[in-house]
Amino acid sequence: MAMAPPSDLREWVALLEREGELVRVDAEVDPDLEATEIVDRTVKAGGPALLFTNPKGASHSLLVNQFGTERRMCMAFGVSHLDEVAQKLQDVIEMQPPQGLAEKVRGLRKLKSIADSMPKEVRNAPCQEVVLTGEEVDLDLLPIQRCWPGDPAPFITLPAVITRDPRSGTRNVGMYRMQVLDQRTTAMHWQIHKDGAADWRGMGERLDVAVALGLDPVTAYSASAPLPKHIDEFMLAGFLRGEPVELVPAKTVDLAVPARAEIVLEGYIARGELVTEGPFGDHTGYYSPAEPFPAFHLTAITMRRGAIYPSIVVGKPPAEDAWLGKATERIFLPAVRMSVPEIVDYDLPAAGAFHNCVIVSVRKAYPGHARKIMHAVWGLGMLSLSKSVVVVDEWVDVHDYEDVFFRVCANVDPKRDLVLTEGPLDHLDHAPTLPFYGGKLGIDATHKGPAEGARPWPEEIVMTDEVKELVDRRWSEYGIGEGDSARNGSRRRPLRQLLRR
Ligand SMILES: Cc1cc2nc3c(=O)[nH]c(=O)nc-3n(C[C@H](O)[C@H](O)[C@H](O)COP(=O)(O)O)c2cc1C
Ligand SMILES: [Mn+2]
Repeated sequence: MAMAPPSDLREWVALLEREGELVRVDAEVDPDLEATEIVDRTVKAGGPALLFTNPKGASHSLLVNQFGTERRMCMAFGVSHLDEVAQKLQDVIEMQPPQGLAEKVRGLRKLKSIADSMPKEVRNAPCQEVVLTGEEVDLDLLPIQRCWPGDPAPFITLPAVITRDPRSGTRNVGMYRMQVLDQRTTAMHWQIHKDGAADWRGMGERLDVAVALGLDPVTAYSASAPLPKHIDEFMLAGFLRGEPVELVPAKTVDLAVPARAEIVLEGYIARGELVTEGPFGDHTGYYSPAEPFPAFHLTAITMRRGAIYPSIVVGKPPAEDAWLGKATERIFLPAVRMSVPEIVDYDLPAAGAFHNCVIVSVRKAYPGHARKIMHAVWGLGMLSLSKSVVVVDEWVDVHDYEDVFFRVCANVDPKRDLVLTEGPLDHLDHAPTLPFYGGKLGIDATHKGPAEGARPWPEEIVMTDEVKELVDRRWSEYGIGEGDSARNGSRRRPLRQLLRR
């Protein structure tokens, strides 16, 4: 399935439709709750993307569940497995001085792929075919979903919010939900640890903001990627797509916006102005409580003709966003391993809402190594917000939760192998006594050596390869049936199966 990723939302919709991955729903559907229930059932069944062509009360189509399966996520990136995307990053991260001509040529190609990732200013701006300013600005035109019964208003859920750091001038793009307050105002849910919030904290009297809705899937994903503050998410998008993101100047604010977006909201935040945001049925499976957040005042809505409005429904995991999280987990593995090379693999279970639990496998080399890994995770980018870290040996498949649970139960002396500490926690974590800060748990489920206070560690039971091959060969002779002989193959389960639990 190695093809170029789609270059805008329409190409993406066309691709999904050609591949039987999208259903048009022409019946009138209410974006108020009804759409959520339809989408929730479809996502849980591993069903198609849904294009609601007749959302009640709105004049635009509503696209939901574009990311909801592993296959669609792979189609979005033009790969057959998400690890291929990681490989591309790894190739660049691990670039060594080239030896010989062939390697030099390959090296140059890699460097070119980096150079080509920079966003490119263009003149043609489909996203500005329609320009609404002043009194014409009206969010009621869009089929914005009110997702859950306790939500006080509709929320924009799949935006790419663009700001510039008031001090350094670097661009940031992030996915932050926006509660609709009236036709021309929303809240901006910049959680405390996020780059968008840092730009807000550094603002003067006014902070320009542009919000792109309806992007090609890789650029939309990139808005959710946890990059270091000084790295432009549009550059990551360009790198992953192999094509730069095309930008045009916005109409009423001093920012550049994706030229091929379906919809762009332009506006500003005024210093010191807070509104009550929430509650919101969140990806933790609970309502996050109402809190003060900045107000976003729209100065313009620009659109393509017949613009499609994109949305995502989060809720009790696993929901559609589990796939955005899995993409991040896979894509960022090389970066994690660049800082901590002895990490073999990691898994952030969807059920842990991605910040509650990290399972890490490690090539253990010295006493206390697992503890080093825990502290490294607690010091690494957004992984620092992880509430619990489970460390297993290199031969354990971190994606096989049953095997991980087995190791935790079998290999842990709670008195010796648990680390209890404290530190920053995810903004949305409701369990700690204080907001943003609280307890952390590390579980060392590796084999321990004498230097770690353990008795001689027993040997794990494993059948010999010889006997396994013999039984593979003779299986049909036993007359037991087909299925079970396959068990000897790879233990690794598809992500899809993991997410279903
Ligand atoms: C569907 C979805 C909704 C999200 N909503 C929010 C949100 O409302 N507020 C927030 O701070 N982060 C939210 N996130 C997470 C951020 O997009 C993510 O942390 C991203 O890295 C933020 O970008 P930044 O690091 O440039 O700030 C959401 C992620 C997804 C996938
Ligand atoms: Mn960022």
